[in-house]
Amino acid sequence: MKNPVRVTITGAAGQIGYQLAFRIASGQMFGKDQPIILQLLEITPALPALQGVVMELEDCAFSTLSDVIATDDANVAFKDAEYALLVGAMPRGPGMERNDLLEANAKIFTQQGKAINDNANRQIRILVVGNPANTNALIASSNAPNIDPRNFTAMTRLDHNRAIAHLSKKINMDSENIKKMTIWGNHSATQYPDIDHVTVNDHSIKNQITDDWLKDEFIPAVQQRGAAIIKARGASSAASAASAAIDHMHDWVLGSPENDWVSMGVPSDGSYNIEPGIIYSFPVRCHQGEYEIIQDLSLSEFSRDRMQITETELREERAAIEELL
Ligand code: NAX
Repeated sequence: MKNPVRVTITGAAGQIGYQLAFRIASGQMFGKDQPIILQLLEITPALPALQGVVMELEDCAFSTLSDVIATDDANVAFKDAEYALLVGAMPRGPGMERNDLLEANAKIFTQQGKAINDNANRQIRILVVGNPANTNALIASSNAPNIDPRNFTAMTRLDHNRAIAHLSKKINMDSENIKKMTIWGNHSATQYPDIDHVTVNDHSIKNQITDDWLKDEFIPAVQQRGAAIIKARGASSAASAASAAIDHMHDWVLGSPENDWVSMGVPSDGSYNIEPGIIYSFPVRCHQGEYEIIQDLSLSEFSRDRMQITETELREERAAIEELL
């Protein structure tokens, strides 16, 4: 057995947190040989519910779970944390405009960025799930000057997985054979799911699909999948979101699959002419806790247009909270 690692989950009594905590504690994120200390953060009114989660975690008797800390103090939750999944966020309420949502969450992620800076392990790797995820990650990062900005990432893996699943159904192929899917941009309805580089058994799939299907069905279906789940379930995606969060952290730390890549929201370094200073989803390859953006992909005019639309939205989100950066 290795030494335990400290993993913080915020919003741990919420829908996604309730799925995540058990999967991480049972070794599904970092393997059965990696003991975990869970550090769970909630707002004060949710502490009784969080206590229930702790009791259930104990009742699982997971051999990989070394300890659980439950708290409403961010300084305690991030103390020496090596990994953090920032899930807790303010949901969009009735009558709230996009900018109201951005501002409400900006406060949460400013405070958590500072707590990470003051308390966490210097090498901490962070995944932001709470929406608006890309801009929340930017805010947290800019409030944590002592942590490498590259260690703040946002989740577009759910969109990536949804795109693979949708294509897999269309061409009647197991999802594991579908490689090199890309989500560009924001985790929002402007995201661009790009299949131009997708291969199945090392062959392009372009001759198996039509332009009409791509533009009228595939892209809108992936972009709107979150809304479709809410309509069907009466609640937003939770188990699939937790599953994607596990995939994101697993691949980042233990490596992405051979001959493939994954999508992660990461700070733009100017690749593909995307403006530095925003967190944008790119295709990345991961190895031993590091990631690199896949370079030199050829882009059609259609792709460039779509990538720009989602970039513009992220620049607008940043402008709305600029004074907090
Ligand atoms: P829930 O409302 O079920 O849970 C959120 C939890 O966060 C609550 O228990 C709440 O008490 C807690 N919380 C709120 N403010 C907090 C703070 N300052 N510190 C600590 N905890 C706090 O939402 P859930 O369905 O779990 O979704 C969580 C977030 O994930 C939402 O922002 C949601 O929009 C976002 N999502 C992001 C996805 C992505 O792909 N990036 C997909 C799924 C999901 O929609």
